[in-house]
Amino acid sequence: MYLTEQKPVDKIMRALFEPYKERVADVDKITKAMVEHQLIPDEESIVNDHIAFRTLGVPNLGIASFEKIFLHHGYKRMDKYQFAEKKLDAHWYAPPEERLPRIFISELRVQDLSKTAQAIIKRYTDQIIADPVDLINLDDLEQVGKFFYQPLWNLPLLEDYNKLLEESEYAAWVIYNRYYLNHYTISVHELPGAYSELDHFNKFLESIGIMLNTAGGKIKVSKDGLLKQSSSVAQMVEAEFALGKTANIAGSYVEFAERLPLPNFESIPHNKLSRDQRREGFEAANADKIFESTYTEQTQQV
Ligand code: OOG
Ligand code: NI
Repeated sequence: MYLTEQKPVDKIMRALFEPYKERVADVDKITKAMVEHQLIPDEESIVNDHIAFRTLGVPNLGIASFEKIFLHHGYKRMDKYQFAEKKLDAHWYAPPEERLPRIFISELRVQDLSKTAQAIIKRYTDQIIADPVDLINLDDLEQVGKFFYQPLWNLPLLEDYNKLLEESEYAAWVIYNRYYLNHYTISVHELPGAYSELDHFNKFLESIGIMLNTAGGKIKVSKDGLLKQSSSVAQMVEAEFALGKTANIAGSYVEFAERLPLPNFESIPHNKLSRDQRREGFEAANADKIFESTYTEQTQQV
């Protein structure tokens, strides 16, 4: 998985992936167990279905800013999804080559939050008077790689984080975690034998101690029955806030997706199917529950 490929997008993926693996212990834990149980020969053989990011819908930020990075490197904007209850909008992006992951970018509708929550968010984002993506050279891959982890606003106060958490767990997550990779997604249908079915793979994950998000059931299934998704609950990270305060808060997680063949291609052997012969895109109802992988109700599951 982008360990040996040398194209610009691969470099961006690697820059995203290294800090992610360090923060999310489940990533290596899952890879090691998959190698040990001979599901895959090595990490490189994992197919990454998609990666996801979260943004704040305020001037100079949000999807309109963040997507420029990936549009520049050949990604195409696809369908839009809306999440009324969570006050989120999202798009998915198709990669320039099949071997690359899709991208899912969501954005908080900040103007729909309470005045209090808006005021907290604006205290941080009002410092941003130009689109930060316009200030980097998108062909300079080192700059792009660093951008994801570069603070764009002040380190938040723990009180602000906690106040946001009461109203929007998503808002609290972004105010601290910013553009950290939110998750990567293992393509379960690419795995051998019974492991290629999400139900079986979930049992394997649980047997190695991975805690799954139970919101809407452990497996989220699209209306057409062809996209099945599950996810781990977010790893807690020891976070440092302003004024030297620290707290354990939700970081990132791992997702698992099974894309079944489209009706016309059911008879093709599974290892011969191309990406466009399987269910594409995302499903709002699945996504709605996957967002909750970072929510307190899931991370505090016992
Ligand atoms: C993204 C949740 C949605 C999917 O695959 O539908 C999602 C997030 O938690 O930011 O990943
Ligand atoms: Ni996802």
